[in-house]
Amino acid sequence: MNNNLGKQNIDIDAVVGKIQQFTVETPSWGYGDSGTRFKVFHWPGAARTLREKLADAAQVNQLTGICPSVAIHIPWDKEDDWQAVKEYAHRLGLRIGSVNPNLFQEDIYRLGSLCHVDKQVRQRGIAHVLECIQIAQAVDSNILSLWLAEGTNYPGQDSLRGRRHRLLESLQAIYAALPTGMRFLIEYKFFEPAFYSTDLPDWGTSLLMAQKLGSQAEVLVDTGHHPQGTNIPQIVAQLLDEDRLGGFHFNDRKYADDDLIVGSLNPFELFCIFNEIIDAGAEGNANAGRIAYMIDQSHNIEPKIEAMIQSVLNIQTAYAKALLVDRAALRKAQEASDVLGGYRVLQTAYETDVRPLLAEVRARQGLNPDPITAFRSSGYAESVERERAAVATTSGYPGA
Ligand code: RM4
Ligand code: MN
Ligand code: MN
Repeated sequence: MNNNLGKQNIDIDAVVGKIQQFTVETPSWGYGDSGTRFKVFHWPGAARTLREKLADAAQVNQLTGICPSVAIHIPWDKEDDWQAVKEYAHRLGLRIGSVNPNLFQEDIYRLGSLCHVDKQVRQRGIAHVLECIQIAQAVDSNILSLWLAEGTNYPGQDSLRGRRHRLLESLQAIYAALPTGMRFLIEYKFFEPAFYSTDLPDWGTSLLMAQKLGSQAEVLVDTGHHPQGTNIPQIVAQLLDEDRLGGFHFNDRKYADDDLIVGSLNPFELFCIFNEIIDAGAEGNANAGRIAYMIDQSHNIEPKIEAMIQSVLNIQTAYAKALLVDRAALRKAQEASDVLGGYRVLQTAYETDVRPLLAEVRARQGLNPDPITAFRSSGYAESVERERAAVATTSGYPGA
């Protein structure tokens, strides 16, 4: 183990305990074929059905030890017998996590769903989300996670305030149907597929909606959904302070909503996000303890399962490094108005090699210290490639 840690006022056993408790949800859609709007490349052995996606997710959970739940997308993962799905997941050591409605792939939604000017279309969208609430109940999930892919392409196309009023009304209808204990996470994204205005473009709009709805509604931060240069750690700090940080969709980006492997391009930003959460938690912020950490990635050219394991490891690494921040030294530097002192405290933690620490944590859990190598040598990828010879049939992506 890295023996410099003891010198940094860090309680290693406490850090190990926190790393052991930390979990990340993986998305069913990350295991199937998906792609860009130009081409969906078939990955040999990619999961074709919800059961195959769950089987792959079980591999990720077995190797990393920290991915016990899987997000589903309806209708991409729609099944008739949810009790059977739930039991199958349990047999694999998994449970179904967040349920994600789809309000963007029906012809009727060309101009929107929950904000559409036509009440019948709005009702259709609401009915779909209510069906997702029932599915969540059937699989014992307590998270409904909404991304709204709508807005306008041209000024004057629709009334911006009118759309906002319709949005609130639709969300209120959904909120009224939430059972006690179910959390309603409201995602935002600044553009795409609409390009002039998006109905839920930013965290502020999602937060306002959540506050109008009630305490079961919270904001979901997808790390790929902001304009260039946006300070995501600051958004996280504000949402924690408002007690409305529901969860994350982790992924990384270079230009737009690229859905690349989280931590592959901006690992320091990911570390700073966790630093805000751990800092708030250390001060007694209750929200910091109930955040749903989820991955939202679609792998186009990457081997699906390996990409997912890599993502999980990158998240765990950033989290572990943020646990190593010397909070007392940080506070001292901030109170002394030491402009670079606080930065150096963060830098010290960020530059710590946590690989030996994470290897130790895995060894204590009976896992292989190197999940990627373990996966590569397991033969699983080759065996599903043989078994799942046919081209994918049930991915949600057009052309897949
Ligand atoms: C969106 C958004 C949603 C995800 C879909 C597939 O960009 O991130 O969360 O469900 O993609
Ligand atoms: Mn997302
Ligand atoms: Mn996205």
